Amino acid sequence: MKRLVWTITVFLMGFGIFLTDAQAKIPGEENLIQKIKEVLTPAVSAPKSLPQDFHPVCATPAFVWITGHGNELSPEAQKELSLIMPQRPTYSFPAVEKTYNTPSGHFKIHYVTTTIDSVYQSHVVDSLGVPLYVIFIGGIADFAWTKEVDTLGYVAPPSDLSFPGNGGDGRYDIYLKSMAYGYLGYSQPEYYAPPDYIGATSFIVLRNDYSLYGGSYNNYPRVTTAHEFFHAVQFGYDVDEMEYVPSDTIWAYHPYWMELTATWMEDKIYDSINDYVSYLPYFYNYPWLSLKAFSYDPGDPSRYYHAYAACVWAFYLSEKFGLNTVRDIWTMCADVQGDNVLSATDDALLLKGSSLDQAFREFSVWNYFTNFRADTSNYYSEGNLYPVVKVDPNQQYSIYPVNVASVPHPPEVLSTNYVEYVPDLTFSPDNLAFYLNGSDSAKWKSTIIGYSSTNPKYFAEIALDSFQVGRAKVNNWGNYSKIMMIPAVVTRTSGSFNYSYAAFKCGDANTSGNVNLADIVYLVSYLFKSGFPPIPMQSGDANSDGVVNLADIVYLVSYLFKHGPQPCG
Ligand SMILES: [Ca+2]
Ligand SMILES: [Ca+2]
Ligand SMILES: [Ca+2]
Ligand SMILES: [Ca+2]
Repeated sequence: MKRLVWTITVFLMGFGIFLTDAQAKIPGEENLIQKIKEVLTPAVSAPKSLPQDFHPVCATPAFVWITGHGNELSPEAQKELSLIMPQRPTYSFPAVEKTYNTPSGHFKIHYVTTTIDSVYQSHVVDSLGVPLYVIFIGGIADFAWTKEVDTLGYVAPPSDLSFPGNGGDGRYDIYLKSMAYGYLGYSQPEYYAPPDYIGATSFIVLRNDYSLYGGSYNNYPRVTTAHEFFHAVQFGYDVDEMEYVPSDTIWAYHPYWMELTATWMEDKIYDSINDYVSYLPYFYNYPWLSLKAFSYDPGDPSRYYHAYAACVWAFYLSEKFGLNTVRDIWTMCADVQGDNVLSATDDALLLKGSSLDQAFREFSVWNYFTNFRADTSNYYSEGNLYPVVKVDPNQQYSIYPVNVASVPHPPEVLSTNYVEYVPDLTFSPDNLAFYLNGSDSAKWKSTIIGYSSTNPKYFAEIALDSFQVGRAKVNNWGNYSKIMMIPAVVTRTSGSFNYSYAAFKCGDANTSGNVNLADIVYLVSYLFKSGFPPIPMQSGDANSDGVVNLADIVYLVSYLFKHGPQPCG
């Protein structure tokens, strides 16, 4: 039983149908076809103008999408794709394909030395006439196998030996070809493979020449091979490990977990190159975008590059819970064909005494300690290289009290906001209280941090009730240069969610900055004489029970005149 991933073969088998039952393409399919055409269009130099947000990327998502789900496209689109996307790459006349078997015996490199696909410096050869560029790529591929399979313990990609069009033998095939400037390479799955037919065989296409990017261009083949070979490994676990997003009509399959772990893997193999860092602004500038954010559209850069930037999630998981955590999750991904990565992550973390919810909250804290705030022994080991997480200017406060009903960027599922408070001791010399009320449609986790570069820092989880309401109080808030409130949505499905929040002196119903008899008078006026309400209302809730009533007056009397507990505990 060999179940095919969608290939040109499937198309050929159904060719008669297409001739008799020509059907219009589904709207949007043209974009997908254009995407494949674009990737496969050779480039020998940089385009005359590049978008401001430009970084060459991996083209694997489009190929894994089509090979896995091409049969969901219209017959017309399938026909057109089959004509432009051969099952294996070919070289155009008069180039003659040559092959090179790498020393480890694991890889066969396919290349040519003429035409636009000719390898870089094809005249620079070893004593057997093999271009040094081909030997260089082979050495990188062998190194990637040694690290990913032999050292890190991932299962090797399934062999293509028993399948048609296997490149000559059971070795893993890498083709060197020219492709569009915006793409560094790709992995293309082929056949569901034994033992469970959830994993798939594949091959890799790398550029014939990376020098057109300038700079230290030898680093691109290194990180690209590490990245693409990890896709080949992933395909062996579960080639369908993609989120299905029906609202994204044509581009419904989002392999965000494949991309973020492949980008992370680059750094496990070549720790000192750090190419992944160049993507990170697409995570740190948009903290409200879902961990799952994904787009095939370079015109939407914040989502187009997000999955690469979201590699920080894999860095967090591996640095907090151990290097093998990502492998453990991939192993569990193979338990269920298709998207189960979030429950797999939860299961893997439960075995380590945490959970997805708890880990995501901690991840949101790690993401504050980057750049000049980095602490490379307690948080990201390379966090000094990372950008600073963006705080929306409308959520930076230095005037109190604060009372906000809705936010500029409601966080999506598995994302966060960062709300910043600069202490004002003239308003309150000792403490400030914080109130958070997340949309009941989502599950929230929230943290409050007292940040100082010199004094000890303060951390507390804001305990949220079943209405997603929570309160916190930071004593001696003048010890910190900033108080950060980090609401995180840990719901796993989809959507974005609003929240309201406040920062105030608890018990300070009249907003004077201290708690005294005048607040009791104010509350009496509000409750019994139709006077003005406390602003924010929470400031009158001295006993933190969620309502402002006579019990708060009794509480304040006890505090002020009978040595009772402080407002808000
Ligand atoms: Ca082969
Ligand atoms: Ca590194
Ligand atoms: Ca799965
Ligand atoms: Ca109360």
